[in-house]
Amino acid sequence: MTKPILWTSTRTSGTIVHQMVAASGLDLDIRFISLRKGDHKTPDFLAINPKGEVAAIQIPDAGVTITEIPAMALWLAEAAPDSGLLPRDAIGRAKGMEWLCWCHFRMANTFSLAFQAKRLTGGDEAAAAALKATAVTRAQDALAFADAQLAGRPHGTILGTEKVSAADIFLAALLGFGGFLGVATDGYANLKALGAKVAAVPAIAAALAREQEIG
Ligand SMILES: N[C@@H](CCC(=O)N[C@@H](CS)C(=O)NCC(=O)O)C(=O)O
Repeated sequence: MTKPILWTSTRTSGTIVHQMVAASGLDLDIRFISLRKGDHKTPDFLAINPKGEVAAIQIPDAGVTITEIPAMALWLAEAAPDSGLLPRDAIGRAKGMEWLCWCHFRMANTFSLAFQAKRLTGGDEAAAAALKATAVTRAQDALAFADAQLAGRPHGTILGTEKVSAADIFLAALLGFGGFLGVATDGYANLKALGAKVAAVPAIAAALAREQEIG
């Protein structure tokens, strides 16, 4: 059997999937590529993921590559059913997917707009600043919504599960993205507590430390 491979890059949305892989306990071959050097646009990488993006989970034995965070989370949860990445009951699983989809949509239409403002506006500084300002406001709204939804949940997790789920990992990462964007993160006490809980999972802490080392 050839190990499945996680293709990722530090300080990207790939970090979210890296944490999910760590929480799964599965033995994946973690390979870091450099977006700065353009590793994701080489013919070799495009043959693995034609989207030219990280993260991607390549499963050589099945001859497939899975992309998009909710889909990767689902595969990891199926492969590691006791990991807690997704609840095992149908409703809990659907609610987990609901939150993963919510995070994914917010990442694309809110946080990523701010990160890519210059690229999206073709280098027009004024348009980029306006887009970034709108995106930051939307990011604040998204964080406030998630924070309010966490209030009073058992264990402080979004599904009320004792173990940190894939949705918790994604939500905590959105708060981190907010910090990078300069969103005032004074409030959001529930999200902050969730972030601390996620970061305290030993396997996740180890994955994050490895990313720090790589830089
Ligand atoms: N919808 C994708 C987003 C993937 C994505 O946008 N990845 C970024 C890094 S955060 C990337 O690889 N960008 C390279 C590029 O667009 O050239 C997912 O859920 O994984």
